[in-house]
Amino acid sequence: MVAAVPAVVRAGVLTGVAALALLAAFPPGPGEQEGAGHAAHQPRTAQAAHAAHGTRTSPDAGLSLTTHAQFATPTALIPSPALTYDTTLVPAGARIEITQQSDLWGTTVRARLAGLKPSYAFGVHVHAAPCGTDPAAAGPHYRHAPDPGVSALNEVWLDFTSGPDGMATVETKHAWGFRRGEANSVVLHREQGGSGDRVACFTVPFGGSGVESAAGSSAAPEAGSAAGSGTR
Ligand SMILES: [Cu+2]
Repeated sequence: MVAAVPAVVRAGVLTGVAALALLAAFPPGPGEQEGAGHAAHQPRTAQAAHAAHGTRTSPDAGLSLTTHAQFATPTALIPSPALTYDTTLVPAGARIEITQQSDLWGTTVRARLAGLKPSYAFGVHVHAAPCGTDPAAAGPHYRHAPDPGVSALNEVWLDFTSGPDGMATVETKHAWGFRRGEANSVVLHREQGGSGDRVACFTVPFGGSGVESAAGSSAAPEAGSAAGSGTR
């Protein structure tokens, strides 16, 4: 006779399936094929399915962080960590999700967006500081090595072209990780290639390793109360 599967195990399996279904419900846009040079499909792993809002573990064991928000204008009654400065390209209510996965082999940053202006080529980078009412608040690009020069190898670029449906998925991987507290936002630009007006910004306190430097300490605290740290 076949032994009955314990109810606890069944519940666990169902939870896993539900998580995968949720991820699948946010389909990638065609834009992912036109993103930064490093954009590439990666097989969905169990680790991705387990990524939860704000979850992090020790850098040595790997780190996984997923956060999402709806864009709002800086003057919106209900503040959002995702700000749009140009509602023709990034309408209020458009959505963004950022996933970071870091381990000893490097860091993958993935962006999923919906509700954007369709078929538009956005420039996107990880910036140093949290977003603010002033688009300049996000500061410069996060750089791995401090040498001058803008480069997709030394910075995290997520350029993409939105699909006809206004959606996009893009991902980039580097063999290095963020320094703790020094990467705090994702900025969307009017043009690709490392320049252009800032049209939207999402405050993301990326996880990193090492001791937070004096230069980075003015940014959001690790625990993530970015919205309250003088960005309004
Ligand atoms: Cu930028």
